[in-house]
Amino acid sequence: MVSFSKEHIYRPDGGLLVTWVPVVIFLRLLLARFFSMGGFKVAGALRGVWLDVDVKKRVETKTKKKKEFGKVVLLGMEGSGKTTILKQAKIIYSKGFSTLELTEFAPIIFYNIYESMKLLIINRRKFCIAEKDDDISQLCELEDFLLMQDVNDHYQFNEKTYQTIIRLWASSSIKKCYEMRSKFNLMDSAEYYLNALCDGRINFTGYIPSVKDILKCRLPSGDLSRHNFTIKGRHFEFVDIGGHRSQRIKWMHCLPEATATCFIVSASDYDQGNRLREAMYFFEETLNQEFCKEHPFILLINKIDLLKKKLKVIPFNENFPEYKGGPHNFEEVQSFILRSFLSLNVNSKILIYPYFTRAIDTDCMKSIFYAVSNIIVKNNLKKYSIL
Ligand SMILES: Nc1nc2c(ncn2[C@@H]2O[C@H](COP(=O)(O)OP(=O)(O)OP(=O)(O)O)[C@@H](O)[C@H]2O)c(=O)[nH]1
Ligand SMILES: [Mg+2]
Repeated sequence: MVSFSKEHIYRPDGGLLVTWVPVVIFLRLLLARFFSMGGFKVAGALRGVWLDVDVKKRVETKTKKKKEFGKVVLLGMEGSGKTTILKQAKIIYSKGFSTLELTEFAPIIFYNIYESMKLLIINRRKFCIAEKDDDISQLCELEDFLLMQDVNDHYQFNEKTYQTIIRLWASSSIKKCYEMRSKFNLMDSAEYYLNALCDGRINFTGYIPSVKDILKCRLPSGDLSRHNFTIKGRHFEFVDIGGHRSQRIKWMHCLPEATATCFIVSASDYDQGNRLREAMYFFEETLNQEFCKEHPFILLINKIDLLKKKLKVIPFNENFPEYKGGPHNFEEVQSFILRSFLSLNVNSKILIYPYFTRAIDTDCMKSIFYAVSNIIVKNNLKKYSIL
């Protein structure tokens, strides 16, 4: 009745101890008894727990995918506004800036003011600007004093430097030089800071920068930095990379990990030699990267406020002879810049989402973040076939 061929278990002395078959029969009987006594409930519960864990795991993975929606890489030429955009994200989606954090910007702002005035002095001399109502020898003395200062980005003004800058900014020759700023690369916020210095709001003692002050300050980004924000309940990581030539090599390394590329252009650079054309060149180069074809590409044409202001004085066609619209017409220039960038998309045919922005305006950036996060969410939902 029972075959003893393979299942035999032998005692050390060679005698048969037991075979598998009776063991299996015994276990079957035991289990039958167990289930007849309500064991099914226990077994069901156990199976349920097992399934629960499995389902939970699957749901969690899906939710995680849903939540970790964005890794946005911010690209653009130096000074286009990448870091300013991230400051806005901190204001809108995080706790903003504490008093301590605001205070930490003071030396950078002092440095910005010093560097701006230095550039004005150098160019006043270069263009031999000497207005009649200035005492030029006295002006030169003030300028020499300032140029001899040992200044770095941890700089703190002393009273003499502070007073010297105020006197220089009040002079007609320096003001005249400021009007010619498109001939040299003066930082955008120079006038704002120099006026605040003369008003006494920016002082050399106890100065705590306002949020507006820190949005206007300029510190070129070095290494790649990552910033995390939750927008509409979803997690986004923004990668900020310096736009300086020396940093641009890192751009392409960041693209494979991105779920969206955000290219920022400083529209008000149209009068700064070839800077706007250079931005177009790098925009085209970025578009042609294989990785960019796989995710949304957002184009932010930034500094629209400055563009409008500048156009009143400096005609657009000076540097762009191919532009045939009104030289001071803001709307026409805006659409020309937009068309110029979009026309570079001939080869790659990527879907580009363009926006005009003012990165220093929190309300404007709030709506841009909202739109950009929507684009990424929709794209990722499609990618994970949730939609
Ligand atoms: N008026 C105005 N100024 C802006 C705007 N966006 C940025 N800026 C100013 O432009 C300057 C440069 O901005 P950043 O954000 O440092 O530029 P970036 O792209 O991070 O520059 P890098 O780090 O050198 O690549 C700062 O002084 C900003 O305040 C804007 O929309 N309007
Ligand atoms: Mg930066």
